[in-house]
Amino acid sequence: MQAVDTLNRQFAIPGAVSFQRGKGDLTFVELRSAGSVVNITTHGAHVTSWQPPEGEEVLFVSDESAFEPGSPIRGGVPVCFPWFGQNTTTPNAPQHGFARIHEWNVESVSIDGTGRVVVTFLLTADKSARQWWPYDFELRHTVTVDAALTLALETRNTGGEAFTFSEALHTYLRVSDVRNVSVTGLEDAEYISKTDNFSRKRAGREPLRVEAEIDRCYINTRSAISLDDPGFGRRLTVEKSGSDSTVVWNPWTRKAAATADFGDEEWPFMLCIETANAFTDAVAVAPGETHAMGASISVEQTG
Ligand code: TA6
Repeated sequence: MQAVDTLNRQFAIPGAVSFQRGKGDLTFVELRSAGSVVNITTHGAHVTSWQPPEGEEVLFVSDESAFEPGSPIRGGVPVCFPWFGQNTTTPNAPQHGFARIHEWNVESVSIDGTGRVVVTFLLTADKSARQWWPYDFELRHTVTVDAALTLALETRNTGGEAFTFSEALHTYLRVSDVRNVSVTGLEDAEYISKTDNFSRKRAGREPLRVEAEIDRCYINTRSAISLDDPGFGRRLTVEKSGSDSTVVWNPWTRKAAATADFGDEEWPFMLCIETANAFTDAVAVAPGETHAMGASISVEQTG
């Protein structure tokens, strides 16, 4: 783990980039650009907060979340790699892979003439990763802060054999009330419904509204997704690249109550819109190849 004072000596930029110890004594970097403030912990290279220049915080984090080595953070943008969901061949392996519960290294920090700030985190195969997954890789998570929040996840196969992985930027968007928002961009798309025994269905032509637990992986879809939230008077848009899956999740009452690190009354205030390659959209990379997936989140005040 890189020490905070070493990180500040190497990467701090006055007024734009600073490192500090935060919740659970984890290492955090605070990025400031274009009036936004973004916080990321090296634990999982996990974005935990984005306060835009105006309006409400964009990301949801549960008040019950753990902030400790080895545990996932409930909210923000968990990095799911090298598998999404349960590991079908090793049931006792960590859900959504090991990347989000690993300590990452800060590889680079930069700022350009417009004040755009970029930080790159790097994770490579170590002994604890190899207990679950035998391949050599470099996983880079690059976070760019300007008027938008842009996340790029780059997987490089540094070993001698091809591997297949699935992945997600598991974004928890903060909403005024999930019962009052609508989501566009997934009309007519095919999806796998986890709440219906992973059966395949097709979305209708109307915008998506959430009226019960929802846990869907929309496949073969590359479209941008917009979430209209009249309660917060804003539209959040997630544009993506290198991603063929979009996962939409809200636990609703029963699942929230059954989830230890999720407050029973918190479910109305979040909706996961996840940029992913999951299920039938898993990605194969040959030795020396790199695959990149990106999500760019923007906020438009509408009311
Ligand atoms: O992305 C949706 C999902 O796969 C749900 O099935 C639910 O398990 C959610 O992820 C949260 O997973 P976690 O391991 O963070 O509790």
